[in-house]
Amino acid sequence: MRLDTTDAPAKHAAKTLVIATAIALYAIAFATFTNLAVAADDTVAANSTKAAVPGTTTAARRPNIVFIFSDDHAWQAVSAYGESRRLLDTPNIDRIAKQGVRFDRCLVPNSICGPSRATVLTGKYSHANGFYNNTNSRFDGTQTTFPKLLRGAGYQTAVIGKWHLVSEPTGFDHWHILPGQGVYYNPPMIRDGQNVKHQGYVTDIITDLSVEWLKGRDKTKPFMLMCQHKAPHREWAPALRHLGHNGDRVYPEPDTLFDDYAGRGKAEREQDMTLAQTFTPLDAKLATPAQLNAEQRAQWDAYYGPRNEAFRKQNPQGRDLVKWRYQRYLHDYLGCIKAVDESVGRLLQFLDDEGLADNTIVMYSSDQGFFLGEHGWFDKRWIFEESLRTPLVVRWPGVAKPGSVNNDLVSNVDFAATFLEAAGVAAPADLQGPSLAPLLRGQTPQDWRQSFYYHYYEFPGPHSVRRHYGVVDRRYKLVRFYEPQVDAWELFDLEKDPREMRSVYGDPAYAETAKRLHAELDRLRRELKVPDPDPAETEIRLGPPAKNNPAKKNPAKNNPGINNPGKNNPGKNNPEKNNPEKNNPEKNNPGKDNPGKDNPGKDNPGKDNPGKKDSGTNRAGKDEPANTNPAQNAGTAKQASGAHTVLSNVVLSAAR
Ligand SMILES: [Ca+2]
Repeated sequence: MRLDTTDAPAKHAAKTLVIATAIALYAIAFATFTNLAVAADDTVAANSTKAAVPGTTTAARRPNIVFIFSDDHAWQAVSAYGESRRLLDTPNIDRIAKQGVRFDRCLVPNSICGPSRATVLTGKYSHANGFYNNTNSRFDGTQTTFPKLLRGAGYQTAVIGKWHLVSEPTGFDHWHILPGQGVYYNPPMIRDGQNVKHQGYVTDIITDLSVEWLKGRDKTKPFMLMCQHKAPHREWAPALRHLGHNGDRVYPEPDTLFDDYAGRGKAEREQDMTLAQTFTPLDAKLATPAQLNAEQRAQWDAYYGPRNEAFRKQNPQGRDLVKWRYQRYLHDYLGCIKAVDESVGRLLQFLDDEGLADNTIVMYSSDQGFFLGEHGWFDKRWIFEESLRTPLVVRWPGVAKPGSVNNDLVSNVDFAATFLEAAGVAAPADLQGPSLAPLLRGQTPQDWRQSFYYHYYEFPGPHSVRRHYGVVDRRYKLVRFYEPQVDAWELFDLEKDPREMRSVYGDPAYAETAKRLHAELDRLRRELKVPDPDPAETEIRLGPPAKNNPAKKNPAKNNPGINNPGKNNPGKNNPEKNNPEKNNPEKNNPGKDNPGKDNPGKDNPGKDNPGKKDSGTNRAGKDEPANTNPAQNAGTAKQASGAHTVLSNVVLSAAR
């Protein structure tokens, strides 16, 4: 492995005295380093011939930072986590874990895209950074963020890929982002405020742009790159080279695929995120994304065409339909992750080739976890383990002990403080997450958190997951679902009920536990200064009731028993919804997935406000476009934007 020559000790050794001092310091540093770096053939650290004192940062040797962040990547789909289904191999992400630390309980404070990103940037909870939900929050770019602080301390900073915070990025020397949610194929992007259009697959493009920026950087300065993938977000469209990546493997089903939600409350019963009822033809690839060009479409059709034909001929119903959807979902979702893992591999290779690996922190994480059929669900949002936990692996040569596993309660609210400490920059006093640096060194502080606060706000909203907050510790989870029409407490004992199938709230055997957790929850809410009740800006402003009233869209209300696929045959309950021919979004929602190209006016709220300046991302691409038609989307966007600047003509102009 080559070394970064800009900080080689010899460069500073001009005088004998300096040389002698340098040798002495070097000896101390190396002795400490070899203590910490467990010998491992494939570790970066073990190959190093020089190292700073581990965990300290000097101006001469500030580590570079490569933060690779994906969207909706479930920890169950990272092979390093060893989930029982063994869904796929992610050798490159696993390499980071092998050469660094794997965190097994990294929790997010609010399990949804925008809020998670705002938390990473600020080191604060949603109520402290102001970004509560994907429907009508807008990131206040004037607030302090870790990229701004790093930039101020001499780092070069860039964010490339998904941003999804509505306002333009601030604190970066360079930004090149997807508008809104972005699209998988031939995506429009925004480069430092200019609309550009790319050809190809989004994950590859984000990787190319990241490598290009790294190549062109000022080599006299340290850098911090945020490489942020769109994948594997819904609708999970893989790179065309990965269609059929699994050789038509039949994946094991989770035990809870046909969960009937008994033992829990209204919140779990009345959501709208099941494979049985919520999964659309576009999700199932029974419809084709509009952005594909003719050549791409031919490849798409060659894979999906015969399989879709077989599906239509077979016409499965009820449980069989859910089973079919589960298999199709996993092929597509995991196919997206194949490209993300390849991206990680390319970035690691670049660091190796450039001799940067020894002095670069590489962190891989996702904005939250995701359900892969557990409880019959896809999507996220819940305090439950699949969505609350996110993957986190960190390589920091000379500091993080290779191959180690950490089980402490950590969070993406801790990332900002971690990066600041690594760079030797003082963290602002109001950060709500501590630095992970001591944990990376293998030294968890005595006073490390023993419980974690969670709060989800986006209701009414996509997937109809009720607002809820709660406290999580190593064994238990106390949660309150609230507003509107719900006010219910639930308590889960993860040791006895790891799949979270039965609330024991109200069970006398758990009375003491519930009392203790209530007190802990109160303490956390006080300490974190959580507003009570929810502030006005959390209010979700929706369109006319006839179109956008979530109660009307709530399948549970319109179709009793709909969320109980175990007992009620979903196919029979709602034949129209489950009939892909009748529900073809291509037919019903022309241009739905390509607001810029095929439907410029309809899905472009900017058109309604031509005088307003575009501010970077597109609300039309809000988190879950799939389950509403564009007319509703546009209406919702207009309504939801309210006092905010209405967005945006970016996609439209980018497509021109
Ligand atoms: Ca996400």
